[in-house]
Amino acid sequence: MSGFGKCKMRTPYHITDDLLLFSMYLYSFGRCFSCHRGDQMFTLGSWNPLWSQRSCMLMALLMISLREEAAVSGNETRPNFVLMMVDDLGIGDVGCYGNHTIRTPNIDRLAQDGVKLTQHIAAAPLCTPSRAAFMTGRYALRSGLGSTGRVQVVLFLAGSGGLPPSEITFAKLLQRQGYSTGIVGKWHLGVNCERRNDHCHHPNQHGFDYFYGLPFTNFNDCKPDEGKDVLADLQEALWDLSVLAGLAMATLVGLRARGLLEISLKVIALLSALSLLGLTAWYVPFELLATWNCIIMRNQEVIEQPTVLGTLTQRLMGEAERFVERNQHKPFLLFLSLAHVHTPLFVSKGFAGKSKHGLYGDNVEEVDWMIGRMVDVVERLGLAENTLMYFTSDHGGHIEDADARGQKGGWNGVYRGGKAMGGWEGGIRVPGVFRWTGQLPAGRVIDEPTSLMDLYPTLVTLAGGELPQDRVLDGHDLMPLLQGRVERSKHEFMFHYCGMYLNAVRWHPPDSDAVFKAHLFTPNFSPEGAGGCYDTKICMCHEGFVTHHHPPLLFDLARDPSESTALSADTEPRYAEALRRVAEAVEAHRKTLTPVPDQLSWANILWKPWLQPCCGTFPFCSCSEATATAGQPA
Ligand SMILES: [Ca+2]
Repeated sequence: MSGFGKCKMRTPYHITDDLLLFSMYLYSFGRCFSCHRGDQMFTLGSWNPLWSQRSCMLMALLMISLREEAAVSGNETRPNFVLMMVDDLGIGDVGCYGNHTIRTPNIDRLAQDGVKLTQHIAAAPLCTPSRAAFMTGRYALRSGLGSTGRVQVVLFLAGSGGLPPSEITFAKLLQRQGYSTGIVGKWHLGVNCERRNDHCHHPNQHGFDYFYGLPFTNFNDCKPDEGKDVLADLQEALWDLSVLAGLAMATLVGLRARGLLEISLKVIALLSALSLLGLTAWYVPFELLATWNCIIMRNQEVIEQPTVLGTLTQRLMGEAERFVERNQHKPFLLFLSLAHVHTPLFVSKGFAGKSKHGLYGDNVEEVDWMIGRMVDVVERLGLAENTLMYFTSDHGGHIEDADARGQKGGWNGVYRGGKAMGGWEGGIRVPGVFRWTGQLPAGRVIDEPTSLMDLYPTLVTLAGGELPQDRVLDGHDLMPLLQGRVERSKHEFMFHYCGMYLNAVRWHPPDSDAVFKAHLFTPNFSPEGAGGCYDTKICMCHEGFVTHHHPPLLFDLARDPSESTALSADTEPRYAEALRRVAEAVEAHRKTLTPVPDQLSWANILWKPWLQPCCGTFPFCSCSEATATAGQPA
């Protein structure tokens, strides 16, 4: 450990130390040069050439040793990072955010020992764009992950879209600073671009030395009898097309055989081909989705296909724990990106049936256990005082996710809306807890607007790295706020996107506690007034599925967190000013946007067999981790 855990303050590497060592180097080499030249000093009668060679070597070794020690010492003062992100967790599901029935003692303790953010905002209400923004510190549309149509996330592992190689993640910058970087769990930002193994979007290409987990996500097709998640209506349409073409072909063949109708064989062949094509397109990409998308990779090797959910929790936690143990003596970044609580819900035996909120509550309580286990590992290894721990969710709970067995999605507390509902607060306000023993005040609560994108500059700065100067960053360093050195967030404005469309704008006036939010449009709920898009399961962002507002709908979240009553000039003295300031901010923000390739176009989204990650021989991809050992860390 060599005092790793005793470090109270991160001390930047001192330039004076460098200068001192450099001077000693010069002195040492000067002496060596002199002694090998020898004659002048030898003639003084005080210099033994044998002794001088030995002393030169000793001096050089001493210098190297001192330099290495200083370098190690410099590294040791940098904090480790353990980032824990839950998938689809509602802010109302956690005890320290107001839930009184689901038991989350470990997350609550993390908040008691650290800083709790009450207005922590995801950059998007869906997995892929939220995670892209988190990894890059930039709104997702800056990297081409803002959707123009109905597909708002990476849908197939064998699609060609994903986080572009040109993006610089915080992991990449920490890697450059000498950190060991690992991600355990969900990625959902693409894998390949042009060839099966180019891995252009893979975590290993985005700054992570080590990856174990789900390059895609957990979703319904991964669990038998849980239904379908990916373009189910398109699959149905393909089935209908195939059946219709088949029936038409059979009818024409019958009529022709009886001599009742003169039918060209070309027409029959065309209908046969159409039916077969529809059947193939219905079956291969969609009916085999568990094989194509539910896979586990270790680095760039597929080690399980399809995923065995029953043992996944233990395996993820084992990997996370071993990563910390392996890297305990050097600075590390671990991004633990849980597969929970995205549906299909799966839970270990110890948690099944234990909560008061059914299977969903059981899942959240298991998440809490996983968080507790990570805290225990950090504390057991004596790393608490040198490790910044962070807990969050990628976006809000999925309130439309329910079936006859009950609610399967999360609860977003008092906040309106949820996952995939554009700028409504329930989809973007998430838990945000930081703990760094000795560095962050215990029990501090911050109500200022903060963003998941803030992690980027916060981590890079703490690691002693430099932020990219060739691109726009949308996050701000959180440390001054977390440590109480400042009271106000730097986010005077925040932009809430639905796909690539600017949906709402948040304005926190510098001279007020108000948090105005102006909705430029809102999603059309279906059925109308249902409070969600139950017909499509997620809300769309494009024309035909939204209602534009002129003037925008304005709320003050400080007084009306549920966004229940829109303000007017009669009810809000700053109404006109708020709309004017928002309009000005939008104009300025739009000037920072530049066109980039659309990663979520149909061409990039659809299944391309030649890009399919596969163990075994395509298309017979199949393996389980029990039989895969290559590349397994000790
Ligand atoms: Ca998610």
